[in-house]
Amino acid sequence: TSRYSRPTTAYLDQRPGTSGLRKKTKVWTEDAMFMNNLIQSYLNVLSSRSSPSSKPLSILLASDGRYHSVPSIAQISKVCGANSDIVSTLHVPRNGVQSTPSCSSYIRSPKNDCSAAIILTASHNPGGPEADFGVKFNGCNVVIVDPYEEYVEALEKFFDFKLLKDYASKGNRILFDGMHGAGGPFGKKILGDILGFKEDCFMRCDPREDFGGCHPDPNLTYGKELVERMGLDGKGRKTGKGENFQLGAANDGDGDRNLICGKGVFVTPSDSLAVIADRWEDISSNGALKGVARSMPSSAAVDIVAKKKGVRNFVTPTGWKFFGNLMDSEELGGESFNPFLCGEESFGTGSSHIREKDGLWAVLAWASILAKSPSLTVEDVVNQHWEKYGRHYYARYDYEECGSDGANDMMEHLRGMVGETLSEGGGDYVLKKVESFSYTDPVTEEVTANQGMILSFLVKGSPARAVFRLSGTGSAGATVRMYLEKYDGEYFGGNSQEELKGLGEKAIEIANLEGFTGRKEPTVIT
Ligand code: VG1
Ligand code: CO
Repeated sequence: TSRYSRPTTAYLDQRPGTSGLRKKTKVWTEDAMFMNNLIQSYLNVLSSRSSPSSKPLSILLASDGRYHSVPSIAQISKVCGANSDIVSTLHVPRNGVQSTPSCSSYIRSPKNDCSAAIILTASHNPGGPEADFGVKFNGCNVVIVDPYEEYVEALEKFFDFKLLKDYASKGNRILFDGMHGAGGPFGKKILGDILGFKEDCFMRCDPREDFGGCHPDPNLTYGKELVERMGLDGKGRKTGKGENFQLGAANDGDGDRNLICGKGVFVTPSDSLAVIADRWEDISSNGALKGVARSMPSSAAVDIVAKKKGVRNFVTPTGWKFFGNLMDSEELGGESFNPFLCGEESFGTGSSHIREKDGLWAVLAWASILAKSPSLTVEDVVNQHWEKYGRHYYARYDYEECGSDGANDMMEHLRGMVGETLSEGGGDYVLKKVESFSYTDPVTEEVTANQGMILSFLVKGSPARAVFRLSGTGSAGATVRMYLEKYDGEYFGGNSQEELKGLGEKAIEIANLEGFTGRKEPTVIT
């Protein structure tokens, strides 16, 4: 071995999940070779893709600021240095912190000449010595770069900043929760410095190594303080209290997720996507919407909007990479999909301005809707939407850190019901069929099978479903996700979690969830 090489063997558990590789922090801190191997593997793949004549790569190296980010940036710099035949330049944001959407816009800007991004994040998973660390890979001496420039440009191109500035100057307020992650400084910069929303509109916008001890996942459970200040309880019900903000929003650890609420109203991510699609003309300075996509577990609310508007609509497996392929297809069946809107029930929304979901983008989309019709509240916007299209009640139950065997057995049990003639007749809940979701990418024609079990029901005559899948972002055991959805064309005044409780009980019984996992209660309902 030379000064620049180390003997090593493969790690068999370096399989990336839904979005990057996530492990307990100790896995990374106790064995430096774990990171070295991973980065070397990325570099090997990158160099195998380039031709012998192509110039060495420039790579963006950033983090969401979580514990172990700083030593990792130093360590990865060394690995890249030892690969100087492959890598010529590393771009590192000031202080090392940059949100995932900003990284995406940075490497897409031709002037930066960057061909990849290594982002140190486990996203919405908690950080700290006892929590999680991870790496997302987007597929360019150390240059210290301004993390804001390209991202601000991309958003400026998309939205009408003048309209938004005007809205802020009239005293309208957005409560923005950065959850002590990478989205915080970006929220302050764009909403505060550029658009002029006031200082008292920001909470938890300073990035911290342990996210201030909070779980940086913007949902009703972990976004408790924001939700309370917006006059909501943990189930998304109006409390009658709360402060006077027109819009409430939170981002996750790496700034790519968003929670949207108004005073006394929580907007489910699936509804948010549908409303944005419906009011696209209010939002985008980028021309008519060309295509929409949602992940399969997300509700069908956006599908009916797409149908009404005559816009192509795709349903993909969970994870942003599937959207990216659609956006990158210059032409699919004679159509090109730009601008393109996509979203996931897991608080992810975004468009073709970048190739990642984008927490701030969603906040600006909602702010634009309100700025266009200042007499409307978020509640009005949502109610008008349901009046027009009907409502998809929606809720998700997460069972975190279950035993892997039990969780896998439960999925097998459900798979065994595919194609069966179901005898669940009578009663309020009639199970019609069980399917396993499989996706054929229309661009690459690649088939991705086993992406979740779909249980279709009729609930008092209305279509409803429960979906079960196993998470691909956990760092220990298996996380079971159960997604519940019920369409109602007439009654819009209910609370999602309450409306879906009965369906949930029925689905849990059919899946024998308690028997297989031993879990009586979910960790999170959102
Ligand atoms: C979860 C979400 C998925 C999202 C992914 C990455 O994946 O369900 O919709 O794309 O996290 O989000 P899974 O496999 O755990 O269900 V992020 O903000 O953690 O990068
Ligand atoms: Co994230």
